[in-house]
Formats: sequence, structure tokens, C-alpha cells
Amino acid sequence: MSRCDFKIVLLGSEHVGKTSLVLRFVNCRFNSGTPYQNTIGAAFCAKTMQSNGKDLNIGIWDTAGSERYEAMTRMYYRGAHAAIICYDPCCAASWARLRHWLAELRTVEEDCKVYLCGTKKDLLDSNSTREVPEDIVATYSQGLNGHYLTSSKTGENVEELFQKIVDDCVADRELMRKVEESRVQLDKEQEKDKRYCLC
Ligand SMILES: Nc1nc2c(ncn2[C@@H]2O[C@H](COP(=O)(O)OP(=O)(O)O)[C@@H](O)[C@H]2O)c(=O)[nH]1
Ligand SMILES: [Mg+2]
Repeated sequence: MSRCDFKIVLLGSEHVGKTSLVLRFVNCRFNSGTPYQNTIGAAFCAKTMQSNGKDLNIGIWDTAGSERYEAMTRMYYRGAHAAIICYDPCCAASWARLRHWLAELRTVEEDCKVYLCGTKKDLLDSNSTREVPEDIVATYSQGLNGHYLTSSKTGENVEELFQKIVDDCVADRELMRKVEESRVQLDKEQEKDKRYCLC
């Protein structure tokens, strides 16, 4: 199995913690000492996860978030099964951009599952000032597939967020039918390649 079964895209303003979230999830680490590095365009990571007794290959696209790369970011929405839209609860500006990301996503992938992710929970827990009121987040997330508060520094809720996404995708019959179909197709192509291989 070499292709991705599910495509997950991360969206949100620059500096909210998208790259840190992916690094925590995929590599189980957090780079606190290193200077901030802007993601250019997008970065891709893959991980295998289990749900309902199945092994699933997850492809994660970490986008730049900067307006400079916006036209490029749109390319990465295409074919996404789930999107994690990140905001920092201690930064009102990151929340203000949220509607923008959601609208953008919907124009390209109408049926994409959407999860809100409030990042840097460790800072919130250590008395940083919350700038995004909880009731506003609760109201907004009602129409979406889930809301998680995560910390890439401690790892809190990171695994839970990705597991919920994969569980929701596996529970989606139509989506799983397509996954099974493309696996069969891939097996056929690999069989064909083997027949023509002379080595
Ligand atoms: N304390 C804390 N800092 C974080 C967390 N996630 C990210 N950061 C910091 O926030 C800054 C921006 O993170 P980054 O992942 O590069 O943001 P991106 O631009 O959205 O990809 C970096 O200095 C990170 O170390 C977190 O969960 N806790
Ligand atoms: Mg980044």
C-alpha cells in the first residue's frame, strides 16, 4: 500500500502552530529552541494510523498560511477529505481569518470534513490572556465536525484530534467505498507493472 487513503490539509494564519502540530503528531517532538521558520508553499508528511481494525495511510499537507502563498495554498485543498483550521485562542487576529479559510475551502472542496483546532493550550493553561471567547468558538464549531484545544509542546489532544478525523473518515461509507476502489485499482496497476518489469 503506497498511496494515501485520506488527505488532510492544515489551514490557518501564519504563526498559529500548524507546522508544530504536524511535527508533534508525526515525529512526537516539539522544537521550542529553534527560531521560527516560515513554511514555504506547503509541506507534506505521511503516517499510518489504525481505525476500526484497518490500517490507513494518512497524507498531511501543512500549508503556509501567509497571504503571499494564498494562490498556491488553494491547490492543496483539492481532494482533501478533512481540514484542520487552526487558530490561537490568545490571538484574536488568527480567529478573524478563520471564516476566510473556511469559505476558501468550501469553494474548492464542498464535502470536506472540517475540524477547528485551538493551538498552544499550554500557554492558555499558564495564564496567557484568552482573546477568543469560548462561547463564540462553541457557536461557530456547531456546524463543523469537531473542535479541539491542543498543545504541540505537551502533546495534549494532538493524537486525539487526528484519531477523531480518521475514525470519522472510516465511518463515512461513501468515502471508504472510494478508498477500497482505489486500493483495488492500485493493486491492479502494481500487478501490471510487475508483468512488464524485466529485472
Ligand atoms: N508554547 C507553545 N508554543 C507553540 C505551540 N505550537 C507552536 N508554538 C510556537 O509558535 C510558533 C509558530 O509555530 P509554527 O508551528 O511554526 O506555526 P505555523 O506558522 O502556523 O506553521 C513557534 O515559535 C512555535 O514554537 C504550542 O503548542 N505551545
Ligand atoms: Mg508553518
